[in-house]
Order: sequence, then C-alpha cells, then structure tokens
Amino acid sequence: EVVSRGLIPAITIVGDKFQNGQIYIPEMMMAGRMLSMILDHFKQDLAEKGEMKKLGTVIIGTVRGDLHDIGKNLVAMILKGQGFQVEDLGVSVSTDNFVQAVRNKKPDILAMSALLTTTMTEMKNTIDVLKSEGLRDKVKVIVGGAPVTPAFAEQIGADGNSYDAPGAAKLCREILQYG
Ligand code: B1M
Repeated sequence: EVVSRGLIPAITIVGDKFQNGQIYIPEMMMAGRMLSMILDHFKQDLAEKGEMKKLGTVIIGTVRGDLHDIGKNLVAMILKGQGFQVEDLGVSVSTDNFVQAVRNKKPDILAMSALLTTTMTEMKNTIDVLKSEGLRDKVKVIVGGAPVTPAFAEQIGADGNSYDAPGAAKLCREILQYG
C-alpha cells in the first residue's frame, strides 16, 4: 500500500514537475532521499513478507554512469522478501565489476538497472564481455529501469526484462522455474 499507492505516485508527480520546470534538481534530490529513507524504514517488513526459503542468488546493480538507485533498491528489497539471496553492488557499477562478481560469486541471476537512456548501453557492454569471457551461459541476465523495453532487452541478448519491481521478482522465479 505504502509503496504502490503512496511512494510511487508521489515520485511520479515529482518527476513530472521536474520535466515541466516547476521544480529543480535539489527538490528532486530531496524527494529521492526521502523515498529512500521511507523504503529503508519498511525494509524489514517487506523482507519478512516473503518465504524465507532461499530461491536462488541474484547480483544486482545500477550500471556505470548512473546514480539512480531507488528502483534498483526496491527490486532488491522485493527479491529478498520473496526469498532470494541478493548481493547489491550499488550504483555506477562498471562492466568489470559486474563480470568479476559473476565469475567469483557464481550467482543464478545478474540484474542490471538503468534509469538514463545514455547509460542503457552499459548493459549491452556487460553482456558482450560476459560472452567474450565465456561466462554468458553460466548466468541468467535480466535488465530493467524506466527506459528499458522488452525489445531493447531482446536486442542486447538479455534473458528478460520487467517493467517494475514485483515483475522483476516474478521474472526471476520464472527463470529459475519456481513458477
Ligand atoms: Co534523475 N532522471 N537524473 N535523479 N530522476 C530521471 C530518471 C528522468 C526521467 C527525469 C526527467 O527528466 N523527467 C531523467 C532521465 C531522462 C532520460 O535519460 N531519458 C533524469 C535525469 C536526466 C537525471 C540527471 C542527468 C539530471 C541532471 O543532473 N541534469 C541526473 C543523472 C545523475 C546520474 O545518474 N549520473 C539525475 C539525478 C537524479 C537524482 C540524484 C537527483 C535522483 C536520484 C536519487 C537516487 O536514485 N538515489 C533522481 C530522481 C529521483 C529521478 C526521478 C524523479 C525518479 C526516479 C525514481 O527513483 N523513481 C526520475 C523521473 C521519474 O522516473 N519520474 C529521474 C522511483 C523508482 C521506484 O522508479 O527508478 O523507475 P524507477 O524503478 C522502477 C522501474 O523502473 C523498475 O522497478 C521500479 C518500480 O517498481 N526497475 C527495474 C528499476 N530497475 C529495475 C531493474 C530490473 C527490473 C525493474 O531488473 C534488473
């Protein structure tokens, strides 16, 4: 209720006002920080909602050059809540760091988030390096974030894409065949 009917519509209004020039980056930043703090407050509750059985491991991060992490944190939180073991690499994660994490931690799924049209291409770079390093068939890759479409996901060779955080959790379950 709080996330879907409160926070997300509120931040959408903030985004629209920013686009219309009614507010500026500092106001948008305050709203972003507030949203993160509220999500932190509910972290435990959201995490406790899910089954505690570990469904699989997911490494998640926002791609290089991109500092947006509210949506990514929401995805991570819901995945944890559903019983996935999640390692969050944070924001502006380089291709090298994603690839190293896949090599060393051997997750079931690599989840990349991007909020900027200019940083979406980093997802393709990471998938390309996973291929050249012989790691692509060892991990499923999902991508998401506002500018990411299913067509883009397919074009760059990802295994899936979802529009929102609950959808990302559903996708991860489907990919690992938990239904
Ligand atoms: Co930025 N920003 N921002 N911003 N910001 C957007 C994204 C923008 C659309 C605003 C606008 O112009 N209307 C625009 C991007 C335009 C574009 O690329 N086409 C933009 C811009 C331009 C910028 C800067 C370049 C501004 C500047 O400096 N001139 C700059 C870039 C900094 C950088 O990253 N290098 C910038 C900075 C910032 C703040 C730091 C001020 C702040 C971020 C704070 C933070 O994240 N810690 C911020 C914010 C808050 C926004 C808006 C207002 C809100 C984003 C958000 O958190 N939404 C945003 C406008 C908007 O979206 N209305 C905007 C709430 C969040 C829950 O939704 O992140 O979409 P979202 O996540 C969703 C889905 O996308 C999905 O699940 C979530 C919901 O369930 N999802 C996934 C996300 N990741 C997923 C991964 C998955 C699956 C689903 O699988 C792996």
